[in-house]
Amino acid sequence: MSTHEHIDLVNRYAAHNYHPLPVVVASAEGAWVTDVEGRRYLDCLAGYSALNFGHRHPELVRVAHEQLDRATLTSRAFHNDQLGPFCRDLAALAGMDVVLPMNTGAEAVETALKLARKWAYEVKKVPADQATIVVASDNFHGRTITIVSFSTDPVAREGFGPFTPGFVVVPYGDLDAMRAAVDDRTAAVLVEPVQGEAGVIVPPPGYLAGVRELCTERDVLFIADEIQSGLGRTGTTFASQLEGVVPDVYVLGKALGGGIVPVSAVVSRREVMEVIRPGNHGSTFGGNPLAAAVGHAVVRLLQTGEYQQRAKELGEQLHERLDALVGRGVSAVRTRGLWAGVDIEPSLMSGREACEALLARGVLAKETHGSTIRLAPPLVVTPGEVDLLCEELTAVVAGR
Ligand code: IF1
Repeated sequence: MSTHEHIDLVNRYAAHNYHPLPVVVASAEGAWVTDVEGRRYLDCLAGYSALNFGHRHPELVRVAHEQLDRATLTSRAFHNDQLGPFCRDLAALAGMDVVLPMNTGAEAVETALKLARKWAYEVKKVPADQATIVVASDNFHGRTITIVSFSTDPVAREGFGPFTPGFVVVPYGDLDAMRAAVDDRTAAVLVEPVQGEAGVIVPPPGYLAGVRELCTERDVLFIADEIQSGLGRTGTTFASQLEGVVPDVYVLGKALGGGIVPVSAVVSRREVMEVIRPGNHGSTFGGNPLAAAVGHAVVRLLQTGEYQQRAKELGEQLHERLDALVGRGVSAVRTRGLWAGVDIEPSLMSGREACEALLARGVLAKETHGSTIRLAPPLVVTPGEVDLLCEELTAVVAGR
């Protein structure tokens, strides 16, 4: 079938909860995808950072194939031989003690919210049903009703009420506002160390360290949502490390599944995680042997430090080339590792129009809001491919 025949099918039979670019991917490898017409594109979205290791990383595919021929699902009613080694090595990678495995990022965020509330009632002795959790404006933590209850994005939130109470929203990056919002009923603070969907928003220097200090001082759990920022994307294993900060709880997802299966996890210290006892929480697929085998292979890739180093070095190249566009059709660039938010002059074009122009030039990217595009190629790209991305973006903003 042609591109348009595929698009017609999707428009007819799939819910219209997305507005995809007019490209139909048929195959993918590394940083490149091929559409149904045989055209190739450099993938600079990488599944919103779920493809940090590229499409179909050979070692991850090998492990998945091997596990497919052994066992794929047992439920947690029984043990399987993949979960223990995965949790041991993921906990060690995070410098923590215990892992609660889930599937999607939103499930892991919900898990962390439940963990924080239960910890507040049982350990901090917050009165029943009065725990609050402080979150940041312009956050993106998933699409469940509780999570959109504290979203500040009307498009993500409107029409889904009534909303879950117990959340306090403060401006991202504003420590004074966060300090004022924390009180004796506060169970946790939940922030993205770098806000992805908001447009790769890097907090002011010292912000994360200030959040860490405030949480320690006020006996509040610091929950870092590293679902998009984590696992090598920013040039370190976790974005929190860029400021030398260790949260109380990591929320992980996306790249943890290697772009092959959904794998997410909440990782914390034993004295926090032990408030969750049998029957308190779970999921049919959480910790299944296929997910655990792939997740463990991802952890082994990260243990080498190779992908973090690549993101650091290639990110410096990306920043240098994008920075040269400021004042030439681009108003601002924000980067952290191999991750960039590029604000195009709104008078020139919208983010969507920029991504349509990039598509015509063989580059896949996705706008966030307005005229901002987010660039997040797989960490397996070459310096030449980073140059190609920047050359094509330069041509788009120059109107060539
Ligand atoms: C969509 C956005 C990105 C996330 C962070 C939790 C989750 C996400 C920091 C939930 C998921 C995805 C969801 C996807 C598009 C994408 C996205 F545009 F929605 F906001 F990346 F920025 N925390 N982000 O980024 O993880 O449940 O999706 O596995 O919903 O359109 P999930």
